[in-house]
Amino acid sequence: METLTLKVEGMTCSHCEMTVSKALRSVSGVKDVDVSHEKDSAEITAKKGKVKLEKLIEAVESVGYKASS
Ligand SMILES: [Cu+2]
Repeated sequence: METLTLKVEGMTCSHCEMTVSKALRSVSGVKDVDVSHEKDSAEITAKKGKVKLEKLIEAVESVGYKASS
């Protein structure tokens, strides 16, 4: 396992966190996510070497938020 961290901009409440969590969990290889709108962050636990940051960023952006590594 490895932990990846993204900065996520645009979240304002727990509903946003859920939307982002769901999008990240749908990425193949992702095991767990911890999203905080207060910290503008997403911590992703994934199978080591299986998940590309670009895929995670794409997933966040597909639901309307801005992500960067
Ligand atoms: Cu919200």
